[in-house]
Amino acid sequence: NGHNSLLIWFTGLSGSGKSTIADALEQKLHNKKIRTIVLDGDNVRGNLCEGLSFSPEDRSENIKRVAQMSRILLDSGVVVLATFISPYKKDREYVENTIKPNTFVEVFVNVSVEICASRDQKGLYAKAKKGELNNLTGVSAPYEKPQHPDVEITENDSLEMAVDKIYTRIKD
Ligand code: GGZ
Repeated sequence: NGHNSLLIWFTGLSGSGKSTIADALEQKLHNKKIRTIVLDGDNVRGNLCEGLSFSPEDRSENIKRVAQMSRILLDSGVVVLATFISPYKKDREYVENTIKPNTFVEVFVNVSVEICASRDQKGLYAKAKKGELNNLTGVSAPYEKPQHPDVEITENDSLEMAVDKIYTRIKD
């Protein structure tokens, strides 16, 4: 059916936990027999968004393509979980304006760059520090914080708490 269509849009720095939270939320939705699909840099930057860099222009293009893909997927009645840094407010607004009204849920994973850098799962922050990586969001490229996210996850929230906050917001 087409009644579950929602785009849950996770925004936040690299290493903030967007994917981890999306995966846990997806598990919970699956337990409730809700169909989902996850879109992230790992599964679109190699194909749909192949060749795009981390320049401001290419990040915008990346998000625009994901928005159009999300629109198509939403028409089939799935819940789309999209995890992209999406550092620009205008790009996040583009996403919201591309899909049907009241189907966009913005989740701001508000974890400081200090904490993301201390985790540094992929070694990107260390690379940036050594001057081997430019345009790293939060370090040498901007991140425009959402002013009025539908859900805000903080660094004090457990994974369970984070999933709960989002689920509470979307369950109706
Ligand atoms: C930000 C970068 C960069 C630079 C590579 N800046 O933690 P990750 O590794 O898996 O997630 C990051 C991913 C970001 O891609 P997005 O498509 O989400 O970005 S955007 O929404 O801004 O278009 C990170 C990796 O790519 N990565 N270089 N310079 N993240």
